Formats: sequence, structure tokens, C-alpha cells
Amino acid sequence: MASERYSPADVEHKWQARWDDAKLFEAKSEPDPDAQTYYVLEMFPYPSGRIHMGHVRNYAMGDVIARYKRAKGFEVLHPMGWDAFGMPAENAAMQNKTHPKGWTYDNIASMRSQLKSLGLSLDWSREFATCDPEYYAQQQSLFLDFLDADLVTRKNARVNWDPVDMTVLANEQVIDGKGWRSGAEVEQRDLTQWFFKISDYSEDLLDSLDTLDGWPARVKLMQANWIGRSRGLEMTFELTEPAGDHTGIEIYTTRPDTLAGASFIALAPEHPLAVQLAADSPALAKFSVDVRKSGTSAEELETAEKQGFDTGIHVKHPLYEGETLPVYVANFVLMDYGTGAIFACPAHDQRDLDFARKYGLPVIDTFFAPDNHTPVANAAFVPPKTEMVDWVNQPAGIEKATGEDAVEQTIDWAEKKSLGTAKTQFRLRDWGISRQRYWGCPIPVVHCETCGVVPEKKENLPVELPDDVTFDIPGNPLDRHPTWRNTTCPSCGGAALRETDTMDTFVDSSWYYARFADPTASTPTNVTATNCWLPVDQYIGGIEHAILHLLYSRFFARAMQKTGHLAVAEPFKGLFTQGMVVHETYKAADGSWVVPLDVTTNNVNGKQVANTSFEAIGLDSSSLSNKDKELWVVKTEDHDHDRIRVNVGPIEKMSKSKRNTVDPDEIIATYGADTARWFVLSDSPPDRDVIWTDAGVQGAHRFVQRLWRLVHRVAEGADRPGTDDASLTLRKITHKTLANVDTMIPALRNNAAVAQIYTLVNALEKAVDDNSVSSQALGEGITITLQMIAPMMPHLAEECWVALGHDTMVGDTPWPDFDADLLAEDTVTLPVQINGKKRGDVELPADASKEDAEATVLALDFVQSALSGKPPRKVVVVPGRIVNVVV
Ligand code: ANZ
Ligand code: ZN
Repeated sequence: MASERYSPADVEHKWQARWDDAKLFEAKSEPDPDAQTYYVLEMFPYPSGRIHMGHVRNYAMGDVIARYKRAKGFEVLHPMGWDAFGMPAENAAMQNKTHPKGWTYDNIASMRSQLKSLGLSLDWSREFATCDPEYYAQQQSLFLDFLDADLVTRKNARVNWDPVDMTVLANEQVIDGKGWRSGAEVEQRDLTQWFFKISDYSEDLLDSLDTLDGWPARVKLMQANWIGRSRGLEMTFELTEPAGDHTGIEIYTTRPDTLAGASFIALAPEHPLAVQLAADSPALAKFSVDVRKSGTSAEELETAEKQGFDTGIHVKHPLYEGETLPVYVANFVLMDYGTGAIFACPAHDQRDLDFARKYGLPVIDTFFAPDNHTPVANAAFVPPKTEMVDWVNQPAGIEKATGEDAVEQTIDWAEKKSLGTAKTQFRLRDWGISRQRYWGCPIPVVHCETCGVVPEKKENLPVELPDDVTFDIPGNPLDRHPTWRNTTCPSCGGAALRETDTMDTFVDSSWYYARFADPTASTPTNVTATNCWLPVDQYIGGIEHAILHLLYSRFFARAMQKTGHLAVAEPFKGLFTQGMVVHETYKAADGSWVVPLDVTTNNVNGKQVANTSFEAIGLDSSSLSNKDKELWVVKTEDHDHDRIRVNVGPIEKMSKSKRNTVDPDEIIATYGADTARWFVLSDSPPDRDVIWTDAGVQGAHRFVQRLWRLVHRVAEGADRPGTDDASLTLRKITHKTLANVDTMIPALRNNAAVAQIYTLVNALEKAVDDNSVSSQALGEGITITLQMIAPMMPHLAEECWVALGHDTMVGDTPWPDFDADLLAEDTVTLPVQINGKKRGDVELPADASKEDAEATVLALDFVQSALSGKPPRKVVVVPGRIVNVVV
């Protein structure tokens, strides 16, 4: 009945159960070879315990495309799983005396039911968590294959070591030289670690970015910068006297054109020559340790004060006979890039200049800045890459060139003079995957006194994590487990110890997309199934994964290709990075954050009240409006209405720390999943942030109710004859909307599609109001509307579908085709020329004959006056294009 309100709480679960029963969203294990397949995947969540609005937006977007493609006749794969290993589970274990396993699976259970309440068209039959032994067994198997294929190496690496938590820290986890969690002073340690040889693929990973047409340019640029190709020269500076077993220092430079401005040499503290010198110099040894305490991330090196140690030794200047340059050890030079040694040209490099100023070293120009004055005070001048510059002191004799050309020409010159060799260098390092952690995938190797490092046999996989571990003391529980480490050597059968490092959790997420093609395969992938489904047609997730996760996955696809587990090298054909869900922040006078739910202006406990009603509950309403940027927290529970004034802060990403989150469960309980979905889809372009507001959600919910009423008025209304004109007009709007939505949904432009649907619904309401349209045209309009909203508000669409009298499910109904004839415009506007010059326009029926067009044009005022009573010499009508009158 039209007067009844739509009640999501009553129907959403019902439809979810029906879809489940019909196994509507379970993809076939082996689709027909000629079926069109479509694989849509959202980045799988970390099971933190609760879903947040960011998840709702991410999964709603994926669901729209999945449901749409399904209706379009595609065989769709839309799976879900859990990125379930990692530190938070161990932290929770330490804090709450729970076990990481129990904590994780409990969280998965509650998040699964939250996701189910959103009505997503997911194939739950394929669900897995990366901490399932069945999954990580296959990951260990992959590791062994990678090891065989020379894609893995074990090497010494200098790492940040937290002596309190007893673990390696990533550079990002070292804050001001201290561990992010323990606050302990971080040490540098040399540890033997496992690495994936991603740097072997630097060039391929970079060049192949060009083939990724379905990726945002921004992400490709970020990856390109991360891989960081640079072209330069490797050359050796001869020492004036041999130092230890060194006779020269090999450097890497991308700016050989500045050679004439060289003023000193700088070595990384870890450079073999620096290490050798430090052996005889306690001062240098201390310096080298001290400067590495503050971490070596790019940002840290950029902001850290430049520090150097004068070794007292010198090299010969390669250009000027008799001149020498001093050799320093410097904090800003890294051992793992280039050769770990540089020559410095302070005039044209800011770091070098800062250093030269501090240590009183010469600053020598090698070209003129535009104002012929360089460097300006303490700013080094860097020549523009693509603009012409006047050069001085050029070793290769260049006078005028762009920055880029100058470098190329100097490299050629240096090669000809045998001063050095051209070298392409990548910034990308091998991927260290060893973590001294419990809650991760064990690295399947053993250490044998006789045989050394031995891979575990495949038949012994998984190397399973022991359950009986404790977290009362820091460090890796696997290390102190009484028995787990003890095993036999797969090679000699003697006693051996297991590796206790586990894999970086980024490994887990680097291949899950391939496992979804057949999650029960007894090998890492089922190649037949991956051939059907991969690459992922549309991958959707946050921009925060633009670099690491996506790059590691691209490497993994290549490594899996090499080891015969996958046929494609690029795992994600289309990528979309959605914006965040943001919300206003609220702060009380004492500086504490206030949750949105507690903030009210003129609504109390969720009920709208007129301002005057505030008096009724003892509040002074006049004070409520004195500043529009002032809101109030009103606690009315038990009529205890204390008021605090809160200030509206900036709109920020929803986060627990700012307390500006809105819980999806609350929204679903109040308004239903469809309203939440509709709001996040409709409010902003999908790549931008969406601002969550109560008003916006209420607006979305009003639309739900409007549509419900409209459907009932149409379904229950008497038969209407309507007029032909009005009926045709409505049909045209219907089909035009459909045609537009049909291009917008595949482009993920949901907000644009929503705007189109609003317009159509307005037209439908008007048609019902004024009774002008035939029942048939109305029925068509409403049917197509429901089919278009079905991917976005699937429950409402089903319920309305039934109200229209169908006994099928709209979620199982093919997408409608628009009628191209109805898209044609009624009239066309053509330019009118007189003697070849445009003088005006004419509006004609789209199907006007040449004769009709000619007659209409000749009757136009400006044509009449040009003719001044005479007949035209000629009239040329080019249908649909132009009319030319020759007088
Ligand atoms: C002389 C010079 C003069 C440089 C000048 C720059 C500007 P990209 O382009 O990022 O590859 N460099 C080389 N190895 C380094 C290391 N291990 N640690 C720190 N810095 C290193 O950077 C290459 C430039 O960074 C090289 O070119 C080198 O300094 C420095 F006006 O050589 B250049
Ligand atoms: Zn052995």
C-alpha cells in the first residue's frame, strides 16, 4: 500500500537469504570457454574488528560494477577474503591476553556479518583468510618455487633494530631515531634476511606501466618515481696515495656536467673504504655509528642536518692536473645506491651546498643561472632539464644546451676519454621479507649444521605455526618455543633448526587475487582457472596502496609466470582508487573530541525539535543560534541535559583518534543498507572524498521512500490511457537515461548515474500526478528505473520488483536494452549561410525533407531581407549539417 513506509529492517535480510539460496553470486568453477568473464575485486580488508565507512564505499562501488556486469550477461567473479596476518593481532595479544588466532577469527566473524548486512553480491563460497594454513601452505610452496627459480636470495642487510620489542623496524616505523611502539633508541644491525629479487624486474616493471591503460596516471607516475630510473656515469677518482687496499674511489653521478665544479668526495659510512679507515680511527668509527641512529629513510636524510667527517685523504681531480679533492664520510650518502660514493658539486646541488657551507669547502659554478649569478646566497641552482642554458667550465666544451642534453653529451665525452662508463640505475631495492614475528607465514627453510640453509620439502608443508605461544615478553615467540624449532634436515636427516622469521604480510596480499580463481586448488593456483579469470578486470582500493601493494603484486605475477603458476604478468587490468569518507570534527572547550552522534543542533536524541522545544527541556534556544559554527552536545538520556558547546573543526578522514566516525551498523539499523550505499555512491565523484553528513543520509533515505511510494502508485493505479505525446516524451526520457547510465556505470561514475536517475524519477512522479502518460509507458519507465537502481540499492529494487507483480528477482534479470530510435532528437538546429557566410540558425524537425527545410529557411526574416524580394539563385541543403542560400 502506498501509504506504508518502506522498512529496510524487515526486508533486507530476507533478500540476502534469497540470493544466497539461489546461489546467485557463486561464480562457476569453470566458466564456459566462450562465456564473457569479468573479475571485479576490492582490496581485501584487514580484520581489525569492525568495518568502517571507507569499506562501505569501497565495496559498494565494486558491487555496483559486479551486479551490472552480471545483468549484462557476464560470468562474474566477485570474491572476498581477509588479509589476516600482521602486527595488530600480536599487539592485541600482548595487551589483552588473547591469542592472535582467536582474535583474528573472531574479528573476521563479526566483519563478515557486517559485510553480509550490506547485501554485497559476493561469492562467499570462495572466502579465505591469509592466516588459514591451507592458504599459507600454498604461499610456502610458491616461496620454494621462487627459490628454485632464483627469485629469492638471502643476504646481509643493515636494518633498524628495536632492542626493546626485539624486532626489525621499517624506516617508516623509526620516529626521531626511536621505535614507534617502544620508544627505544633504534640500533643498526646487520642481519641475514630473505629477499625477493624484485630489482631484477625494475626495467620491466617500469616499462610495462605504459601498457596499463586502465590505471590512473597518478598511480603510474608514483610507481615510476618509486622504481626511479636514472641515467648517469660511473667513474673512478684516483687516490693521491693508496689507502689500505684502495687505489681509487668509484662514484656514481647523474650530473657529470658538473664535474668541473667538483669540490669534495663523500662516502657512505658503510662504504668499504670508510669501514677500513674507521678500523684505525675511533673518532670515525663513532661518527659512523652516531649518524645512522636517526634512520635512513629519504625524508629523514632530506631533513637531517648534513654531517661529515674529514678522513684526511685526497683524490686527484680528473680534469685539472695537480689539483686534489678531500674525501669525507657523510651521513647523506647511502651504501645501497649507486656505488655508495659521490663527488659533490655544491654550486648545483642543495645537499652538497649545505655541506660545503658547513665545512668551508669551495663552491664552483659550471654554468650560469638565468641572472648570471649563481649560487644565490645559499640556494644551489639546478639547471632546467628541457630549457637552454649557457654553460661555463664545461669539460666537454658545451656552450649552450638543455640540462638533459648537457648530461648526455658529457657522458659520451667521458666514455670517449675513458673516464667512466654510462650506467642506468634504479632506485628500487630488493624486497626484504623477513620479519621477527609470530603472526605471519613461516619461511619454509631449515638451518642444518652440516648442509646449511635447506628448503623444506613440499610434502612437509605447511610449516604450521604452533598455537602454544606466549606474548608476555617481547620478541618472537617462535624463537623461544621449546620444541617448534627442532626438526630434521630434509637433506641429510640430521637435527636441524627451523627458520623462525615469518614473511612480510605484503607477501600474503601479493597473490590472493590469483588464489580466488580456485581457492581449493592443491597447488598455489589452478592455471586453467586463472586463465579464465585473470587479469582482474577491475580492481578497486585506496590510493595509499599505489606503490607497495600494487608493485609487489606486479612483481609476484611475473614471478608466478616464471614458475608456471600464472599466464599473465600484469595482475590488474583496470585499477580505480576511490576517495575517502570524511566527516566534520567536533571539539569541546577542554580540547576533547566529540562523536558526531552526540552533537545536535536542533535535534535531540535523533528527533527533530523546533528551537523553542529546547526551552521545554530547559535549554536557552537563543544561545543556539548566536554563532552558526557552534553546536551543542545535549545529553538527554534520563533528562540529564548538561550542555557543552562544541566547535566544528575541519572535515577530515574518519578516524578513531578524532572520533569523527560514523558506524555503518548504526546507519544500517536506522536507514537500511541501501540508503548507506546510495549515499556513498551518489554524493561525490568516486575518486574524490565524500563528506558524510546527516542531511545527506536523510536525503538518500527520502529518495528510498519516494521511490517506494511511486512504485506503489503505479502498481496500484487504475489503467491509464494517457496521451501519445506525453507517453512518447516519457519513453524518450526513460531510454535516454538508460543509455547514459549504461556508459556511466562501467566508468564507475556512479554519482553521474544517480543524477540521471533522479531526473527520470522526477519525470515519472510528474506523469503519475497529472495522469498524462499511458500505463504502458509508465510501467516501462518504472521497470527500467528499478533495473538501473538494482546494482546500487539491491534490496529496495527487489522489493519494488515484487510490488510490480514480478515473481522473478531483479538481481537475476538481464539488463534492459535502450531503444536507439527513441534517443533521436526531435529537432535539429542548423546554421544558415548566405553566400557562404553564416548569418543565423534554423530549427527544423529532425526528419524534415529537403523541400520543407528549404521552405522554412526562405521564410526566415534575415533570409527575406537578404533576398530583398528576389528569388534565390540557389539553395543548398545538406541534411543535418547546413543550409546555404545563394542570392
Ligand atoms: C654529482 C652531482 C652534482 C650530483 C650535482 C647531483 C647534482 P638520482 O638522480 O636520484 O639517481 N648520489 C649518488 N649515489 C648516491 C648515494 N649512494 N647516496 C646519496 N647520494 C647519491 O641521484 C643521483 C645523484 O645523487 C648523483 O649525482 C649523486 O650526486 C647522488 F649538481 O653527482 B650527483
Ligand atoms: Zn643437513
